[in-house]
Amino acid sequence: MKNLIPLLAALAIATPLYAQPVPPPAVQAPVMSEGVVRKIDPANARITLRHGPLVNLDMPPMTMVFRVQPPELLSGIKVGDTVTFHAESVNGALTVTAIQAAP
Ligand SMILES: [Cu+2]
Repeated sequence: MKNLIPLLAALAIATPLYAQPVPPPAVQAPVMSEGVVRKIDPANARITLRHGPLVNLDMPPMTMVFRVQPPELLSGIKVGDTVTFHAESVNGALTVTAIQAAP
């Protein structure tokens, strides 16, 4: 019994560590940016956007080509549309991963 007490004490200290619920990974809403569609290249899943500041990419406004992933995002988007979109670096390529024509 004498030897059991330190063990119980250790368990009492250790147990709360295991009992702590693991917090779920923070689900962050993607940062949406604004742009105007200048060109669409569905065959290559590319879109050219004149975009405003991309806060999450620390990028100033400019006109540039993005990859689009998945390419199906391009359906319903046409040249001249004002869009809100999310762009991020995917394997080093700046990629639009969400896009929506502004109403
Ligand atoms: Cu840019």
